[in-house]
Amino acid sequence: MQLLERLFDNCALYRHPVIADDRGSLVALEGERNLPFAIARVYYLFGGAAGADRGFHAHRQLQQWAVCVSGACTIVVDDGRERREVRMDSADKGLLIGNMLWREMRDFTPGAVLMVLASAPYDEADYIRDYDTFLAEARK
Ligand code: T46
Repeated sequence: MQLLERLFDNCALYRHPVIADDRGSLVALEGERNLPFAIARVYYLFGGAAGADRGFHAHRQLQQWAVCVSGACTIVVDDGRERREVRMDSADKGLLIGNMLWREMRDFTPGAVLMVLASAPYDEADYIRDYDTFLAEARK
């Protein structure tokens, strides 16, 4: 993994190692090998309506690795003090999003697919979906 940009201590953009030959390219992501956590869940966002934004929450514990495997989108990440954004526009880029970071996803291109590898199964209790609650918990 090549570090491209560090956004916060627990949030950074990486370039994946790409295995390429004359048939095309392949990226392998392996929990606890080239990713910093064991993968417990994979989900992906696709078929987004034009102009539809997603996210608007933080996770208390969850760590995630986001890859826009097709098309592009922008991910905004906020630690309660500062807001950074990154354009995810290539399947060879991965964004580590650690816990206690507010995220918003927007400006999906038509047909974009955002795949997310997560460190834990789905648990609604891990979500903070109210920004003021997030700020209060983040600043503790
Ligand atoms: C995140 C960003 C990047 C499930 O039942 N299982 C799942 O694994 C997930 C991820 C969601 N859901 C349900 C919960 C909601 O009823 O699917 C519905 C839509 O989820 P949500 O509104 O949270 O989707 P996004 O796109 O706003 O956020 C998702 C993830 O939930 C979140 O963890 O970091 O993508």
